[in-house]
Amino acid sequence: MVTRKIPIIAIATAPGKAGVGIIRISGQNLTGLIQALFQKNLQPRMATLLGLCDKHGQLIDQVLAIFFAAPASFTGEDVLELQCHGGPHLLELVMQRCLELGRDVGLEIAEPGEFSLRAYLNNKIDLAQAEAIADLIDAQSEAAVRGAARSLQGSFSGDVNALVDEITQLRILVESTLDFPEEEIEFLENAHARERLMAVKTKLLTLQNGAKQGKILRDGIQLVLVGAPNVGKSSLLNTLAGEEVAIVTSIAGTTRDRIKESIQIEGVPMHVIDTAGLRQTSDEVEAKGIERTWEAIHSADIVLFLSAPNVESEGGTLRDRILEAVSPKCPILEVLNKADLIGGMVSSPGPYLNGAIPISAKTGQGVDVLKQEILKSVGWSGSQEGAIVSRRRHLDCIERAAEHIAKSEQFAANGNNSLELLAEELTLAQNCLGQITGKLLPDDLLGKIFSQFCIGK
Ligand SMILES: Nc1nc2c(ncn2[C@@H]2O[C@H](COP(=O)(O)OP(=O)(O)O)[C@@H](O)[C@H]2O)c(=O)[nH]1
Ligand SMILES: [Mg+2]
Repeated sequence: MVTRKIPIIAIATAPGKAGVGIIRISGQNLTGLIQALFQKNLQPRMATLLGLCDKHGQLIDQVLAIFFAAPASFTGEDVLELQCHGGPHLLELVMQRCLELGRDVGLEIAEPGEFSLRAYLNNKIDLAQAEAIADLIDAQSEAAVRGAARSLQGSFSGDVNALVDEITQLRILVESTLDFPEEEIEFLENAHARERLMAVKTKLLTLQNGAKQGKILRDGIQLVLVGAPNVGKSSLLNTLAGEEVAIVTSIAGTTRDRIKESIQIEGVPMHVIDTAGLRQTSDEVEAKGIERTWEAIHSADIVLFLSAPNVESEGGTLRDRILEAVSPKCPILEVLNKADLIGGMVSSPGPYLNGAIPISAKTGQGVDVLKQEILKSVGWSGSQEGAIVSRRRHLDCIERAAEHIAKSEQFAANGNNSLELLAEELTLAQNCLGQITGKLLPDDLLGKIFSQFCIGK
């Protein structure tokens, strides 16, 4: 991403009609533009009601203008916020007028995420916080909102920075030991280097667990319902969603396309995908649907494999094919639906059960147990207190750091011949963690991250 120096402008509010619509401008010096717009200077951080006119002097709108002088603004530059009435055409006219008057200073429409990028580049926020802004806006549940707000306040970054500091101190200790070869082992022992390395490892694990929970909160879980036709997949989707999302009939092959519904289980966003029942078919549409079922299985975070006492299925062979199709970390829960047909909630594991979770999509029995099993299988620890949101990128950085810490441990155990390698591994671990908050981040990655933001952010 090119980091531009020119002033930028964007509509900050969502498209469509609303009471108020906000236009935001950020640039290194906006006094000239403000003069041109309103023929006066604005006192910083004071809301002023002003008429904004077009080039013929005709009033476009009465706007509430607020000026934030650099560096005390979101981006760290001069920022002008215009609160207009919230009509799409009106906002377009205001934008046009600003662009006309700002032509001399090179005012241009902002790229996606460019305001946040500037805030990051001017050290107003770190990278994890910038990402938290996007996640706060995209949050899919109340818990995700709270988690993103915590990350934005710097809770996650604070933990990462503290760990980076500890690793740095340890590395400095090891490096300074290298200068005094005779005393090195004793020196390290006295400084409890091994214990400190263990403590780093434990904290890294805690960070990793927190980030795993955070990723679940941010992205939700892709839960795919599969099984033979008529086992009750669509019925279970409806029960989970609490409404009739999918058509249910006793005719095998009713569901021919994927149906997706987003629900929450204890605040965790779940994207439940109901699929066409897996069977041999000569029906072209159904065959296409079955192809899509397999695609859904490939990208699932968890698969519920349903069977029912009154439905013949390929059983074992189908299970093997599903096992083969899922990604290595994807859990598969076996569910025996229609348990009501075989005397309620089967207490003794009869011929049908085989470790499957008995439920009835029709009566709702067993569904709460199933929900708990789902949460457990995807690694949700159930605690939302102090939860943050995080991304695949953060988890990757933590995992790579953990690998370097594991190698550090080996080198530390090897004694004085490996101290240089130990210092090197500690540096690498430190760099991996530093990438979370944006220190030492490759430029192309930066562009990739901010381009996923929406315009005006
Ligand atoms: N007795 C009983 N019937 C069920 C249950 N769940 C689904 N059914 C019935 O089984 C048939 C097939 O259900 P459906 O949800 O369309 O199955 P799908 O083909 O797997 O999506 C329908 O007649 C449902 O009413 C259940 O828990 N108990
Ligand atoms: Mg169905």
